[in-house]
Amino acid sequence: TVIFTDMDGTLLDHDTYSFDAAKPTLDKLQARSIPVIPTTSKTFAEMLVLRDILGLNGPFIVENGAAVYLPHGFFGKKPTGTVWQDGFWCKPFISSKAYWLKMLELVKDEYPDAFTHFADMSISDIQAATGLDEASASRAAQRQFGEPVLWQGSDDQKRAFIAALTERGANVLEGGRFIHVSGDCNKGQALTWFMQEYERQDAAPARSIALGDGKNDIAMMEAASIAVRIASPVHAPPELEKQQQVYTSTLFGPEGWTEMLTQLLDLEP
Ligand code: 2M8
Ligand code: MG
Ligand code: MG
Repeated sequence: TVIFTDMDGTLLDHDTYSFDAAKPTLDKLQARSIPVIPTTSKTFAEMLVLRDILGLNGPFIVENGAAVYLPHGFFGKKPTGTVWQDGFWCKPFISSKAYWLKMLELVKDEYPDAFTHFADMSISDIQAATGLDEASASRAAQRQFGEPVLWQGSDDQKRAFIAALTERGANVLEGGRFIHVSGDCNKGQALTWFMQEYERQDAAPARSIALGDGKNDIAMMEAASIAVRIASPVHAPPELEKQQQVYTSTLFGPEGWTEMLTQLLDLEP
């Protein structure tokens, strides 16, 4: 079994970013050598710090599936299609964010005062929007592949904005707080690549469990053998169309994470 997990609103509390309620479960998974792969909207810079805090030293997937990072030695052979970058094997699925920033400039006039985005926000603006401390917010600002948009307009305008960007070739994913604009990537594609590589390296089929709370987790939950929707205090669980095995937690965030993995993996409560 390989576990793919979203961070905010799933392993981490939506508001406090605490994972205290999931810590004992993480320890049990480690004792059973079950890999836990953070699969997140967060940046490489954020994940470098967060994986230490979580006590996870394996692979991780950043910026909504834009790239998979694998520590040297996680697999016996060099992972297919990776480049050595910043101390990891990196498998990127898309190119840099420059193109999407230009696109946002082009459409800006059509949605006056309806949105702002990270490149136009100061670190303290990002702190105000996320509740992150200054150092964490500056790591969140170090985006390589895509751009988070903070929506301030109406829902109708938002639908039109997403449709317009999609028509221009962007991939648009809604996270807990932001609309993420990037190229053609998603967490499901990254999961699928990882599992193919895992099976190639191990020469044995494995099952995947994906846990998430948001719309940007749908592709990941549909690509996994088993989907686990973590209940959210701020929005309804996302609808899954292409998945037969769907479980939904009753508890929120890290409490729900523990609730579901304890059941599914028969962990000692
Ligand atoms: C953003 O990601 C969340 C995840 O769902 C969102 O879209 O609401 C990203 O900017 C990420 O880098 C950051 O850590 C997070 C903080 O809430 O917000
Ligand atoms: Mg989330
Ligand atoms: Mg996320």
